[in-house]
Amino acid sequence: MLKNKIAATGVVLTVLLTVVGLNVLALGANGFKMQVIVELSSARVARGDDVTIFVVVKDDEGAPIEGATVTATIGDLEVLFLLSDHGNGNYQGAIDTSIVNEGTYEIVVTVEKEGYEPSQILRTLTVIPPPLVTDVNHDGGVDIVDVAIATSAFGTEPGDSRWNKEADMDGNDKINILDLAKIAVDFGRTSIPSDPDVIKLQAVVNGMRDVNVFVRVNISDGLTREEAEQIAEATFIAVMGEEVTYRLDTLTFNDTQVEAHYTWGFDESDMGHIFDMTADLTTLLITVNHCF
Ligand SMILES: [Ca+2]
Ligand SMILES: [Ca+2]
Repeated sequence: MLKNKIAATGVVLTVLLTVVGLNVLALGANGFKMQVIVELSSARVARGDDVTIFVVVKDDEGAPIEGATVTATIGDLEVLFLLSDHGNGNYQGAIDTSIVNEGTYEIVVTVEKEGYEPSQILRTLTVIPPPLVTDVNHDGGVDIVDVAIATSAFGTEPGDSRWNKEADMDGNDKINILDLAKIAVDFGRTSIPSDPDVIKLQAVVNGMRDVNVFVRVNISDGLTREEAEQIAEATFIAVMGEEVTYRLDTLTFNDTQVEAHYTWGFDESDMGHIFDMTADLTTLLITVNHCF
């Protein structure tokens, strides 16, 4: 399946390179300028999940540019992903992250259109380990607690009072030494937390894309400053990734809302970018506006 996908994209690559070559020859550097905005569906995804790339292409006067060729690459992989034209200057495509290992990658988005200067935009994507089935209590780590839970259900089958489906790693309706062995293999590993103390908020970024924000805070008993900061920082990292430099300028909060303002940059000499967020803890929605 995966091989087919890569092979198919390889064909696209050959075709596109031809088109690109023609464009560059015809234009030189004298084409019109394009404004390109690139957003990823998330700056952090679990390996195996798709990351969707949203691109908006406009001319100097803000009018949408349709019919552009928009492609993306991930890391050093020699696979070119072609984004589809959704009209009105919007382009979209997805990368299946199972084709890379866990790690941090540069996504390079290239936009080409006859009569315009080609444009290239970089985004950072972090691919994290997928959730582990051996994390029996779903707290994000495989540790002695998971062993203890599985041990307490040892020797049971469905219907027994101590039966615990979560501890049946191989789904054979028995909890035996093989299940414990699987936990032992993953002992010490961490994954995405999914325990009840972790709240999931949805951030709407620049009105364009949704990003899931996971943060371990208890919001049912009001907020401390530390918890408000955790929500703000988790939002920042989920949206921007961990590769940028950032500074929290202001933070205001009450029991139902967190407002934060960050300054960020690609390095210390580039700290001129703005990131504003407002989290509504009653709806679990976050509004994020940031400039590039
Ligand atoms: Ca665990
Ligand atoms: Ca089993």
